[in-house]
Amino acid sequence: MARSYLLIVFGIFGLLLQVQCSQYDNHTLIRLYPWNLDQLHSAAKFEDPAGEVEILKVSRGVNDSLDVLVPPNKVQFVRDYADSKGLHYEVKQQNYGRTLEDTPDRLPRRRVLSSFNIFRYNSFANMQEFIEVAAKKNPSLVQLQDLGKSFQGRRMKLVKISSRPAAGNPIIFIDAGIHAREWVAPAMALYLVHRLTSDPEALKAGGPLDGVDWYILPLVNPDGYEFTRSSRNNRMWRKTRSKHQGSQCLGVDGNRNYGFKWAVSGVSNDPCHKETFAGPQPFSEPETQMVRNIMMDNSKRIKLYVSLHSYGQYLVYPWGYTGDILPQEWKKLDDMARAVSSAVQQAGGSPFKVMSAGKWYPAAGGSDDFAFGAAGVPYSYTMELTDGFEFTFPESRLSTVLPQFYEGFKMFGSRIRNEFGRLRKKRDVAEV
Ligand code: 0X9
Ligand code: ZN
Repeated sequence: MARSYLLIVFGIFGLLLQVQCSQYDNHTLIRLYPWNLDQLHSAAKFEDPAGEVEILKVSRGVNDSLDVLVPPNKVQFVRDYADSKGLHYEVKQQNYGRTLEDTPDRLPRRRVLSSFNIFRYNSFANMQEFIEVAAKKNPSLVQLQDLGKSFQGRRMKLVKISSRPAAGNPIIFIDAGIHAREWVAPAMALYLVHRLTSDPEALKAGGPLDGVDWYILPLVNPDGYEFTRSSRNNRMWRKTRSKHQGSQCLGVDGNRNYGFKWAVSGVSNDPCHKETFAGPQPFSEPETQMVRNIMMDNSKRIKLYVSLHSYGQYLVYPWGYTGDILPQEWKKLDDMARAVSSAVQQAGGSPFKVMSAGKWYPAAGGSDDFAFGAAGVPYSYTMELTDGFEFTFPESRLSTVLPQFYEGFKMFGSRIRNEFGRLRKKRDVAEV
């Protein structure tokens, strides 16, 4: 009797332990530092044929780290690789799983504004409620466009913010969160909605809403995002949650799914690949179709597209599918990115590493290349927010960094107004 009682107690205890463990418990975060070009090439070629080592971030150049997440049986493999190539490395976390926090339940309450905090990692439902309230409170400034449903049936809405919706202003289109685990990206997109709709400065002459319209899709991949919130075990999920014929494995890397130079580089054809499965065909995902439709429906007016991601504090422009060539207009792209980086730095933030995406690492089927190459958007970027915390940027620091990044977006706004707003006005004047 006593024995079976003990068994039950230990059984429950064991179960509890299991529930609290994440699949990344006992995983090690290793940072490899290439110190010269040879080592940089070796770092770029690093691959675990068994696919057990996850590459979190590729290094951009010498002294920028390649970050990998390593299961216990592969630590020696990574050490050996580093030693054989002369790569310096740093073991950051011996138990990465423990760094993954559980997300407190923040399901929408009756009145979102009483419990809502813009400097938190909010649930998709709370984000939706926030934008609904913003639209109701500012009907002449904010319009919501229904885009349809995500794979799992979440209703998605585009936030259109304009002080003169009939004026045909140039549009800045921002999206965020195509990669599920990159939580700081949708938090930034929502912060943009917050500032543009509640900061009186935004409406002033020379402010971000003067002559420029902002279209913001705060969370492109809500299914993946909610999955990463459901348990510590799922926190590092990146892809969508779609199911495709012929495979038991779920999801597609949305940023390999766009139909421009689709799958020519930096993708996996294996649906079970954790990271970069490009999908069975371009635009197989309802979520990437929505972004494509926004771009194509507004292609004449969108002058700037920014896709928010994390991490590493990079601001990169086309081409992403190759590092061998740059677009003719690369200097203008580079110049605007550097101005934005300086504005963030002046606000106390870290500067961005600015370059073409393909020079960082070639990967095809990204939204930035599609915007630039297929939709004809003259300025197109992927912005990787924050550095030093991988995908788990602490919530407590959002109130510091989001306002710093906002200064960068103000710079984007004034650059777009200066280049396209004025031209339009001059032409209007000439036409009168
Ligand atoms: O690999 C990506 O999709 C982006 N980096 S992330 O760590 N957030 O996954 C970079 C995309 C850059 N653009 C293209 N390669 N087109
Ligand atoms: Zn990303």
